[in-house]
Amino acid sequence: MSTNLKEFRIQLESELKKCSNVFIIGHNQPDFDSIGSAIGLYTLASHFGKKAYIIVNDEELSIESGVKRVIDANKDSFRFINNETAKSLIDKKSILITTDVNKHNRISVDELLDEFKSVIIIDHHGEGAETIETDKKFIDQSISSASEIVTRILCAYKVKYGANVANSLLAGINLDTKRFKDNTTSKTHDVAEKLIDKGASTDYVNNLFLEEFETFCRISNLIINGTIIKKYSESLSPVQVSFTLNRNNPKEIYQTEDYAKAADRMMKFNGVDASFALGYVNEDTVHISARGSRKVNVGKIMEEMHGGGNWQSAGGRVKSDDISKIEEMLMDKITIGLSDEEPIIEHPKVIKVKQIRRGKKS
Ligand SMILES: [Mn+2]
Repeated sequence: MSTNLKEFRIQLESELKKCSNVFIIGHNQPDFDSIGSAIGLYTLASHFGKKAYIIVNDEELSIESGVKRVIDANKDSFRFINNETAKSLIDKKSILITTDVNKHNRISVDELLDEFKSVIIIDHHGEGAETIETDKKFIDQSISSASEIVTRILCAYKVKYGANVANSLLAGINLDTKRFKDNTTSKTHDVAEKLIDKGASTDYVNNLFLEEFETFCRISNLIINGTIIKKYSESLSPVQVSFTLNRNNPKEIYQTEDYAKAADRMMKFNGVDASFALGYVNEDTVHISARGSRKVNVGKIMEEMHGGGNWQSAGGRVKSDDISKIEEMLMDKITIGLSDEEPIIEHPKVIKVKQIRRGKKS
């Protein structure tokens, strides 16, 4: 494994030169970072004269609207394919690059891994038991995003690219730095400047982050009709935890993003010390998005639910077709996360999400 980007870059270059073609994949339900960095890597592969493909195997409807716009803006110049097409195109010298992801259970091509001559990981998330085994990887949790890593590589090779690629990469960095509020270093700003030089528009990128009115309504309805707040201690300042799920129609399937947004939104209310949003992502998998505060360590609670994360942000998935039971289990475990101690605020981007069984994304 390479910890030095220059060393890794040389390794990557030699793999790109040796291979027949390059398949690039981000995590399931791609976000701006995984799609932006994938577009950047495609550009790098083309720079080395190699045919590339970006694998997105998610149902079109399950892809977040902003991400969909990035794909649409690039689909005439980049090959986006699904697993099935990928299967038919892989040959003996094909390689796979996973970007913004390093775990088996978060990529759609897991069962195809053996068919690639080599698998290369580029990521900024921590490793775990599910991490794909390969000696060709660059994982650095101190770098803001996979898009930042890829932009640095593109800069090192002086690769030429246009505004669409630059916008896609900038959107990735924007997402994972919460628009340059978190996780940035001088290098992050440096690469952002370079992307702007290449034609990226901050207006265009900011616009991608605007919420669709439809999404706003869907999440508002979920919160208004499905939220209960429970008190967890009887001290002078009681700990209050909110639980959101669609109580009228518990079987309704939402996007993972929606649960995250609902949990985020509940934290904006006075007196809410932690929030959980639960719901199905498919007929027998319940997703939980959790947000915590100084008083409640949601990472600890979610670990008990076979998920993971840190103090302020956590999540996980449980195979079950009985969401009420999952909510009850969760409610019983809240006390585990209550604390009088001051939290050690962890790096907010490191969100470990473990699944009980193989499924889709966090
Ligand atoms: Mn990322």
